[in-house]
Amino acid sequence: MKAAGSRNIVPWHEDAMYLRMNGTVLNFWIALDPVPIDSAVLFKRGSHHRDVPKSLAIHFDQSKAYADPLTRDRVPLTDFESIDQSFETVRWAAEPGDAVVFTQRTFHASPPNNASHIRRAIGFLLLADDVTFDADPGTSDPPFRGEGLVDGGAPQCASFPRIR
Ligand SMILES: O=C(O)CCC(=O)C(=O)O
Repeated sequence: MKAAGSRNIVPWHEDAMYLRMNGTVLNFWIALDPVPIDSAVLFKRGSHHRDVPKSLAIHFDQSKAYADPLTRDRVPLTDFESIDQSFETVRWAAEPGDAVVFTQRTFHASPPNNASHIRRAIGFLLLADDVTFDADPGTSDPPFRGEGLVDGGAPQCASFPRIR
Protein backbone atom coordinates (compact mmCIF):
# COMPACT_ATOMS: atom_id res chain seq x y z
CA MET A 1 0.00 0.00 0.00
CA LYS A 2 1.34 3.45 -0.88
CA ALA A 3 -0.41 6.63 0.20
CA ALA A 4 -1.21 9.29 -2.40
CA GLY A 5 2.04 10.99 -3.36
CA SER A 6 4.15 8.62 -1.22
CA ARG A 7 7.88 8.97 -1.97
CA ASN A 8 8.56 5.44 -0.71
CA ILE A 9 10.26 3.18 -3.20
CA VAL A 10 10.94 -0.55 -3.23
CA PRO A 11 14.53 -1.31 -4.33
CA TRP A 12 15.46 -3.92 -6.95
CA HIS A 13 15.00 -7.36 -5.49
CA GLU A 14 13.91 -10.91 -6.31
CA ASP A 15 11.21 -12.50 -4.15
CA ALA A 16 13.44 -15.59 -3.85
CA MET A 17 15.55 -13.59 -1.38
CA TYR A 18 12.83 -13.80 1.20
CA LEU A 19 11.29 -17.23 0.58
CA ARG A 20 12.37 -20.71 1.61
CA MET A 21 11.13 -22.33 -1.58
CA ASN A 22 13.27 -23.69 -4.43
CA GLY A 23 11.71 -24.02 -7.85
CA THR A 24 8.97 -22.27 -9.77
CA VAL A 25 7.22 -19.74 -7.55
CA LEU A 26 4.90 -17.29 -9.32
CA ASN A 27 3.82 -13.97 -7.83
CA PHE A 28 0.37 -12.86 -9.00
CA TRP A 29 0.58 -9.12 -8.25
CA ILE A 30 -2.96 -7.71 -8.47
CA ALA A 31 -3.78 -4.01 -8.53
CA LEU A 32 -6.61 -2.89 -6.25
CA ASP A 33 -6.51 0.76 -7.41
CA PRO A 34 -5.70 2.36 -10.77
CA VAL A 35 -1.91 2.44 -11.23
CA PRO A 36 -0.70 5.04 -13.74
CA ILE A 37 2.38 4.15 -15.77
CA ASP A 38 4.66 6.52 -13.84
CA SER A 39 3.82 4.69 -10.59
CA ALA A 40 3.84 1.15 -12.01
CA VAL A 41 6.03 -1.65 -10.66
CA LEU A 42 9.22 -2.05 -12.72
CA PHE A 43 10.38 -5.45 -13.95
CA LYS A 44 13.67 -6.56 -15.49
CA ARG A 45 12.78 -8.51 -18.62
CA GLY A 46 14.47 -11.93 -18.77
CA SER A 47 16.14 -11.57 -15.36
CA HIS A 48 14.47 -14.81 -14.23
CA HIS A 49 16.73 -16.73 -16.65
CA ARG A 50 19.86 -15.88 -14.63
CA ASP A 51 21.66 -19.12 -13.78
CA VAL A 52 23.17 -17.78 -10.56
CA PRO A 53 22.50 -18.43 -6.86
CA LYS A 54 19.70 -16.59 -5.11
CA SER A 55 20.57 -13.30 -3.45
CA LEU A 56 20.76 -12.57 0.27
CA ALA A 57 17.75 -10.58 1.49
CA ILE A 58 17.91 -6.82 1.52
CA HIS A 59 15.47 -4.76 3.57
CA PHE A 60 12.98 -2.61 1.63
CA ASP A 61 13.93 0.15 4.09
CA GLN A 62 17.60 0.35 3.13
CA SER A 63 18.54 1.92 6.48
CA LYS A 64 17.66 -1.45 8.04
CA ALA A 65 19.06 -4.97 7.68
CA TYR A 66 17.67 -8.42 8.47
CA ALA A 67 19.15 -9.83 11.69
CA ASP A 68 18.86 -13.48 10.67
CA PRO A 69 18.35 -13.85 6.89
CA LEU A 70 18.27 -17.05 4.89
CA THR A 71 21.90 -17.72 3.87
CA ARG A 72 22.22 -21.23 2.46
CA ASP A 73 23.49 -21.16 -1.14
CA ARG A 74 22.89 -17.40 -1.32
CA VAL A 75 25.22 -14.63 -2.41
CA PRO A 76 25.17 -10.85 -1.88
CA LEU A 77 22.89 -9.01 -4.30
CA THR A 78 24.52 -7.72 -7.47
CA ASP A 79 24.68 -3.94 -7.14
CA PHE A 80 21.63 -1.97 -8.27
CA GLU A 81 23.47 -0.24 -11.12
CA SER A 82 24.56 -3.55 -12.59
CA ILE A 83 20.97 -4.89 -12.38
CA ASP A 84 19.72 -1.73 -14.06
CA GLN A 85 22.23 -1.97 -16.90
CA SER A 86 21.96 -5.72 -17.47
CA PHE A 87 18.26 -5.97 -18.34
CA GLU A 88 15.60 -3.95 -20.11
CA THR A 89 13.00 -2.41 -17.77
CA VAL A 90 9.33 -3.08 -18.51
CA ARG A 91 6.21 -1.84 -16.70
CA TRP A 92 2.48 -1.73 -17.20
CA ALA A 93 -0.20 0.67 -16.05
CA ALA A 94 -2.99 -1.24 -14.31
CA GLU A 95 -6.66 -1.01 -13.46
CA PRO A 96 -8.17 -2.66 -10.37
CA GLY A 97 -8.16 -6.43 -10.92
CA ASP A 98 -5.32 -6.42 -13.45
CA ALA A 99 -2.56 -8.90 -12.59
CA VAL A 100 1.11 -9.00 -13.41
CA VAL A 101 2.63 -12.46 -13.04
CA PHE A 102 6.34 -12.98 -12.50
CA THR A 103 8.65 -15.59 -10.99
CA GLN A 104 10.52 -15.46 -7.71
CA ARG A 105 13.74 -14.90 -9.70
CA THR A 106 12.47 -11.82 -11.60
CA PHE A 107 14.10 -8.59 -10.49
CA HIS A 108 11.52 -5.93 -9.78
CA ALA A 109 11.28 -2.60 -7.97
CA SER A 110 8.72 0.08 -7.45
CA PRO A 111 8.84 3.87 -7.77
CA PRO A 112 7.13 6.53 -5.64
CA ASN A 113 3.35 6.75 -5.94
CA ASN A 114 3.02 9.75 -8.21
CA ALA A 115 -0.76 9.47 -8.29
CA SER A 116 -3.06 11.67 -6.21
CA HIS A 117 -4.82 8.57 -4.86
CA ILE A 118 -3.80 5.61 -2.71
CA ARG A 119 -2.15 2.67 -4.53
CA ARG A 120 -2.99 -0.72 -3.08
CA ALA A 121 -2.02 -4.12 -4.46
CA ILE A 122 -1.99 -7.71 -3.23
CA GLY A 123 0.39 -10.51 -4.14
CA PHE A 124 -0.56 -14.20 -4.22
CA LEU A 125 2.40 -16.57 -4.34
CA LEU A 126 1.70 -19.84 -6.13
CA LEU A 127 4.14 -22.75 -5.81
CA ALA A 128 4.39 -25.08 -8.82
CA ASP A 129 4.76 -28.85 -8.51
CA ASP A 130 8.57 -28.67 -8.80
CA VAL A 131 8.91 -26.58 -5.63
CA THR A 132 10.84 -27.97 -2.67
CA PHE A 133 11.14 -26.66 0.88
CA ASP A 134 14.39 -25.09 2.06
CA ALA A 135 14.92 -25.68 5.81
CA ASP A 136 17.64 -23.00 6.03
CA PRO A 137 17.94 -22.13 9.76
CA GLY A 138 17.55 -18.40 9.00
CA THR A 139 14.27 -16.50 8.98
CA SER A 140 12.21 -15.92 5.85
CA ASP A 141 9.98 -12.89 5.30
CA PRO A 142 7.16 -13.52 6.01
CA PRO A 143 8.53 -15.95 8.64
CA PHE A 144 6.37 -18.93 7.62
CA ARG A 145 7.83 -22.41 8.07
CA GLY A 146 4.74 -24.47 7.38
CA GLU A 147 3.98 -27.56 9.42
CA GLY A 148 6.06 -30.75 9.46
CA LEU A 149 7.99 -29.91 6.29
CA VAL A 150 11.32 -31.59 5.56
CA ASP A 151 14.31 -30.09 3.78
CA GLY A 152 14.08 -30.81 0.06
CA GLY A 153 10.55 -32.19 0.32
CA ALA A 154 7.28 -30.92 -1.09
CA PRO A 155 5.97 -27.87 0.83
CA GLN A 156 2.38 -29.07 0.99
CA CYS A 157 0.83 -28.56 4.46
CA ALA A 158 -1.97 -26.59 6.11
CA SER A 159 -0.12 -23.27 5.62
CA PHE A 160 0.63 -24.05 1.95
CA PRO A 161 -2.52 -25.84 0.75
CA ARG A 162 -2.78 -27.49 -2.67
CA ILE A 163 -5.03 -25.61 -5.09
CA ARG A 164 -6.85 -27.82 -7.59
O1 LIG B 1 3.77 -3.30 -4.95
C1 LIG B 1 4.94 -2.88 -4.91
O2 LIG B 1 5.20 -1.68 -4.91
C2 LIG B 1 6.10 -3.84 -4.89
C3 LIG B 1 5.65 -5.26 -4.94
C4 LIG B 1 6.76 -6.25 -4.74
O3 LIG B 1 7.91 -5.92 -4.68
C5 LIG B 1 6.42 -7.66 -4.59
O4 LIG B 1 5.23 -8.03 -4.68
O5 LIG B 1 7.36 -8.46 -4.39
